[in-house]
Amino acid sequence: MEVENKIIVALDLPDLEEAMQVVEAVREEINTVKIGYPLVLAQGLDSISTIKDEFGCQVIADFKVADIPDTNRKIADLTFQAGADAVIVQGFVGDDSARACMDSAHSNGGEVFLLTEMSHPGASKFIQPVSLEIAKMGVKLGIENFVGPSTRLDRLEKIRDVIGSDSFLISPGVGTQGGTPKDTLTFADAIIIGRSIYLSEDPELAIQSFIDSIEV
Ligand code: OMP
Repeated sequence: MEVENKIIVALDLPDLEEAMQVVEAVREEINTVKIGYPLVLAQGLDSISTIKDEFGCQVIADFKVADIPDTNRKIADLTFQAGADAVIVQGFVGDDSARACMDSAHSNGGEVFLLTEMSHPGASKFIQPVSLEIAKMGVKLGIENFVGPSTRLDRLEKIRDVIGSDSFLISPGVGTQGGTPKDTLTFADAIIIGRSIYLSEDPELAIQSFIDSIEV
């Protein structure tokens, strides 16, 4: 997946109009947005195609899919059929569940991102001790795209070591959660930014200052 300016904008807004205003403001700088539960639960799965049709950008559906294989397959099928280019899948549920999403991606011409370790403080308790195993599992399955935390660069570095330089690694937690763009991009291929852009008075200015800080 080619991500322009190495930035993916997370649209965790329950209002489609507001989400679209944010995309409009940043569209010249980015080609990829991430849509998750706040928008689709409030506005429906059609929000994915509405945004794609209006702006022609790539959409990563952040559904952190984490169920038994049969249910995962159904969720992933519906997500790709709604127009998503990729879906984020939890790794802790195991290889059979992840493989079900990969099979769906294959059939629908989409991609899977495997979530290894999460970025919030609570992630250190249960998911961190197994996150490198999750990353290893993803490599073994042939997954090419991964998600890892910008809030713990030592962990992101380890995840990068496990998945290798050819894998594509995206990293949330930049801005509001404390991660910094340039440091994160030492290990990640692209960063995910939500609130620091969509809650800004001027999302265009906000994204420009992130781009400037990467280029310095
Ligand atoms: P902000 O903290 O507002 O920049 O948003 C971060 C976005 O990345 C949100 O959409 C989160 O749901 C998502 N995210 C994390 O923050 N941490 C993770 O470990 C994983 C994700 C994700 O899978 O995107």
